[in-house]
Amino acid sequence: MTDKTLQIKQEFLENLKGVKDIAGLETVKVQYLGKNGVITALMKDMKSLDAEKKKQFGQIVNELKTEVSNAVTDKFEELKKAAVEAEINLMEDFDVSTPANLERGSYHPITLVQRECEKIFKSMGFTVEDYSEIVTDYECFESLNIPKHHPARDMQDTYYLENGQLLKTQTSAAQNAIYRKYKDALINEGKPIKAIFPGRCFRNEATDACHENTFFQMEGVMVDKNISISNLIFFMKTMLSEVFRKDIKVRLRPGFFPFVEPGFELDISCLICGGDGCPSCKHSGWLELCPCGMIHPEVLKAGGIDPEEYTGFAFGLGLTRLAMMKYGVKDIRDLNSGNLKSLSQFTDDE
Ligand code: FA5
Repeated sequence: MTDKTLQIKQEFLENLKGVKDIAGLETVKVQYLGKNGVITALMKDMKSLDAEKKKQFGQIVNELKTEVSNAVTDKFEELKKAAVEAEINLMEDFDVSTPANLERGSYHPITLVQRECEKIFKSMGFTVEDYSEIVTDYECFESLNIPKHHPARDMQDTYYLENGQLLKTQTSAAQNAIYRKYKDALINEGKPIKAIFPGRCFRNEATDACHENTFFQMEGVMVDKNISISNLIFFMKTMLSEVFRKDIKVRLRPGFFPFVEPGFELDISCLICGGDGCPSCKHSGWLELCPCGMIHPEVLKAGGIDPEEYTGFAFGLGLTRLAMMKYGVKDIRDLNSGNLKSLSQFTDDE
């Protein structure tokens, strides 16, 4: 080595000793081996030497370059190992075998009854459909035989968006889309339409122990040739006996909904007060749970189905009220309260 290269090597080794981390090492590397580094500059200096000297000096510079880059590589490995060890030392207080102390979440009572109903209806050949919470006026009202200015709209005021769409007031808003989705299979392949569609509904109304402004319903429809009220009653009875698994008092009375004819109100005897009357049932002893009826011919027509050939039934089960009755929740507003202590008691082991 020449005096100059020896000096460079010593300086480099001194600098390397002072390196504490990978970033510092990178700086030293660039300082010696970079495009404008000390060793690269030596190479450039060779240009002025004659051929013999150039050869000798070239060898020396190459040796120096190899030594420097080997030293950089070794230092890099050393620093990396030290960094990993430091991390392991930090983790020494952390016992990975300690059981996690996380509280398990629980299903909301409405989710539980919804899943139960889905299971029951699926076992009877119904499909489960998902539908938007924001719908058009046509979907929520017009296609259901409720034209503009029809008084039935008064009972279902809702929240309107600036673009004219609205938050759906009833799961019936999905009926038209469901008929259109399955009508071809019904007409061409003779497959009956059997669908349920649970969903959140919104109404601009005062709340009390059995009314919320945001609640869940589950719609169900069946359309085929020769569907009658007896089919409707069979499915309603099966659903209620499966959900409650005990005898409950039910009453069926005439009810008006423009999208069914005839229409019924299906009430159950209040399970909070045993039918004596309490705030949960507006002191009547009965709770409106699942209005239903035979689908109006105009509604089938709007869905592309010929009412002369096909008939069907529809129902609109109040899922939130069902959860109230099933789990003995006296005030419907508790279900939207977000009170985890009370809501978590109903979960199952699913
Ligand atoms: C309807 O919404 C009809 N779409 C139901 C229907 C479907 C009838 C198909 C015929 C054929 P109604 O407004 O009554 O109907 O609501 C149906 C059920 O939803 C009620 O019986 C009740 O259980 C529940 N419900 C209605 N409003 C509220 C509310 N504000 N809070 C909680 N549950 C409600």
